[in-house]
Amino acid sequence: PHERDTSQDPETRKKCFKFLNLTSRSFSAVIMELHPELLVAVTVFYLVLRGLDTIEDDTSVPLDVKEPLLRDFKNIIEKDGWTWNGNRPEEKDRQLLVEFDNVITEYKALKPAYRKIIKEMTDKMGNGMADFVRKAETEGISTQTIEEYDLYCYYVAGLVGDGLTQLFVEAQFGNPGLLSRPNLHKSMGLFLQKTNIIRDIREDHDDQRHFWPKEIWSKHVEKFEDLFNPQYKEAALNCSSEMVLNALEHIDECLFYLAGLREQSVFNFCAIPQAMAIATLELCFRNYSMFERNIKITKGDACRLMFESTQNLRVLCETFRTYTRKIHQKNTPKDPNFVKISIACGNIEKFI
Ligand code: PS7
Ligand code: MN
Ligand code: MN
Ligand code: MN
Ligand code: MN
Ligand code: MN
Repeated sequence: PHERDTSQDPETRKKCFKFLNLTSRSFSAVIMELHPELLVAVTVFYLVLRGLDTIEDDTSVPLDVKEPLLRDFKNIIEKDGWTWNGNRPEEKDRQLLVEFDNVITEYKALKPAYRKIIKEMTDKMGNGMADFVRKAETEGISTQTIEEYDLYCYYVAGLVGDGLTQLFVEAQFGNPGLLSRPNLHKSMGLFLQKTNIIRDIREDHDDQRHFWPKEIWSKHVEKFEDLFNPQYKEAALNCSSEMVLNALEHIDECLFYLAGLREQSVFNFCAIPQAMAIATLELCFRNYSMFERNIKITKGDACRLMFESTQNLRVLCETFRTYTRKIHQKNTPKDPNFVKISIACGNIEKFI
């Protein structure tokens, strides 16, 4: 990894890099290594979406404030001097919105083609988030069907894959053919988001946010809260393994996508989060502690995964094969989805 000389950057850009580091979720390191042509555009894209997500996630913001902000965010990113201090004081990323004018200035300095992509994705994501927040608050229910679950994941992550792919192709770092196969970039986003939703089950529940679809959990427990009752431990494990099975379906499309990338820094940027995700899925698979507390892969594993994801597609596939095998080995005949999980793992192992 090389250090970038930022001493000549304008103050607003320095602020953006500062916020990228503060809000980082493993993304800041990979973004900072991106090719200079894309560095600022992807940083701004990240911070715009991080701002949107910081509004979406804050359950202390009332619906009548939250919904118009989410729906209008595509225009907010063009309003000189706009800032917002409506998050609860404990919100980790509160300061990003308090000083959001810096992001707006940098957004406005981007090439028109990059701005257009970011604006379109912000429009679609903001409206999609707003639909789901409204539904959860007015109908008081969690995600019902698997179709709805996929739609939510498409709004908050599939669209990120779409926008990033357009940026890569616009900058001539990606095979334009990637644009004609939308399912590939959609799977890149859905695999990350589904892994996040599986791992965050405890944290989201404590925040009264439920993303696991009823169509899946109702096969295992009567009430969603039962997943956290040790009395129903086996049911909770079987439910989580069905969620993992659902996420595994995206892996072959993710590897297809990664095979279409031309530039090394873009490949690394895309591959590292995917490798972290398969390792996280394996950590969650038949691990009851995910219902008790937040679990995370170790720093050591994360370092090794970074190394393995930045070599080439062969090495990355080997990482995917290793984790898929570990899931395969933990699979148990006690699980009602034993056969399906076994077939899914077997297919990935063969495909790779
Ligand atoms: C623009 C780099 C690489 C083709 C902030 C990267 C929430 C998993 O659910 O807060 O609130 O707990 O932990 C990233 C596809 C998106 C999907 C998305 C923008 C990969 C705001 C990442 C990241 C597409 C919406 C984790 C999706 O946040 O989630 C850029 C290719 C942001 C990517 C959200 C989730 C990210 C996420 P939650 P977190
Ligand atoms: Mn969110
Ligand atoms: Mn979030
Ligand atoms: Mn958050
Ligand atoms: Mn989450
Ligand atoms: Mn999170």
